[in-house]
Amino acid sequence: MSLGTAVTIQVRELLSGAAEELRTSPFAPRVQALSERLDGPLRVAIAGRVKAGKSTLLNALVGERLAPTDAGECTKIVSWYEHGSGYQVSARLHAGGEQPLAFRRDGGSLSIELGGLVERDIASIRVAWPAKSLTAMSLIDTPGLASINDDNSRRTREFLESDTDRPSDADAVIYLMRHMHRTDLQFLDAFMDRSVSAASPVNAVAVLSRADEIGAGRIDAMDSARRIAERYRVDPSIQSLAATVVPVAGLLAETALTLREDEVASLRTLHATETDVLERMLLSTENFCDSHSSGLTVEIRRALLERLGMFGVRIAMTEIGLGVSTAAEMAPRLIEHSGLDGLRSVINAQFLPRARLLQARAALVSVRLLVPELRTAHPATADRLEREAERIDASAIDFARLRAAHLLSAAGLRIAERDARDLERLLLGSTDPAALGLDADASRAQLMQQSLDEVARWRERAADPLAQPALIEVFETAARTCEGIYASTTG
Ligand SMILES: Nc1nc2c(ncn2[C@@H]2O[C@H](COP(=O)(O)OP(=O)(O)OP(=O)(O)O)[C@@H](O)[C@H]2O)c(=O)[nH]1
Ligand SMILES: [Mg+2]
Repeated sequence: MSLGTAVTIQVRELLSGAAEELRTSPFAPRVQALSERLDGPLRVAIAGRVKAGKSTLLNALVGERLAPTDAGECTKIVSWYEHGSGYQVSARLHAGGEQPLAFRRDGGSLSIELGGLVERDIASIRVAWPAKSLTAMSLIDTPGLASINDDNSRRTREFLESDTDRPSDADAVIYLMRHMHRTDLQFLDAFMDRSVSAASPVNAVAVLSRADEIGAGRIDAMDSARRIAERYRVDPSIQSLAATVVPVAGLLAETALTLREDEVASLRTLHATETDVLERMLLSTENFCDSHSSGLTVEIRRALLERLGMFGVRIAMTEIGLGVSTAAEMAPRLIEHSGLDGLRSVINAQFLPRARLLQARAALVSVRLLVPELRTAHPATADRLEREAERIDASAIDFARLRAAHLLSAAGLRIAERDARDLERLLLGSTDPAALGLDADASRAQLMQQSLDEVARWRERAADPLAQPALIEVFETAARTCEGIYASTTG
């Protein structure tokens, strides 16, 4: 069974029972909304400090230039990008209700008109777009965080933070940082979901953003970025907040996915520049835009820099030197250099499989918040929901797995590297064979044998009188996980 499937079924049953009992009450739409969220796509928010590259990365993940990346009012409003059968943009108003907004495509970018509305009237903008990448997850662009208390930061924090009173509107967060800053850690810490099964870094991934700019866009910028990301990844202060750190040059990825033939033609012209002149041009942006140094107009050169950055232009020159000559050939090369695939695989391997679990957890928090409100008008339903939510929370092995995975990432545990690796696989594996480290087509006999072996292994570790209490909890959860797999394989 996949991670989160069993608990999702339980939460869904809980909600459908509640929907039936509250059918004629004013609470019905809220219960309905919870069910829809549980069955809908994962909601992934993109957050980070001002100008970290959030909107650009969002566009790269969608493969279209939907989010505005310049200044302008819309960058200060929480904006949802969801899959739709057609094209539709609307504003959800603070005063209640939704209002359609006019929009157009300007040179490939989506441009939204607020009509008579001003920024402070709008709670959020919704863009429904028939992009395939939005079917599995909706993406949410959030206003840049500056200081802990400015207006934009407040909007983003209100949206993302969860506490005992309110679950977060997002199921997972991609947090962008150009380099690690003390305020990044504070923001990330504030987003952590402290509900239901304790804080968990599994629903946050950190991106070392605008990675191509490291070392002024030198040709080895991404290698440096990878080394820095590696260092952050093992930093205890980050480990306890985010599942991993990946370097991405979002601009390069966004441009690759929207690359035009005329841009590649300009790059070819540039490549034909005399070698020593070209080398001088590629030394700095000033040299690059110097009006005497190329057959291309200054405007075209500026536009190339805006679309590719210095690193991208340098990479493109190398690729053309290797024989690349069309947009169709260039795009995959630029994507490869951008690091986008690394982020995509984290999303596919970690976020999406855990989506069900994260959503079930969010739904359960919401159910618990509903209970006190129901108490007066529907005491019996309130009691039943409270009891059931409590029971699911306490008995769901998958929530225990999340918590154990979190404990495992905490600093100061004395554990062998191999055990740590195997435990992470076991606790967060998205399917039973993956959790046991077996191939997807492993036979029933293999699954049974391996799960029994692992029960024995982790029970033995848990019985070690010298093991730390947190580790004992992790080992016991690992053993229970394997028992569960054994039971579902035999049953
Ligand atoms: N070189 C380079 N520039 C980037 C990259 N990502 C974004 N930029 C540039 O950085 C500027 C800000 O990018 P945005 O995507 O708007 O950043 P943001 O975090 O959404 O900004 P706010 O919403 O205003 O906080 C733009 O000029 C982008 O072109 C990148 O990966 N590499
Ligand atoms: Mg933005």
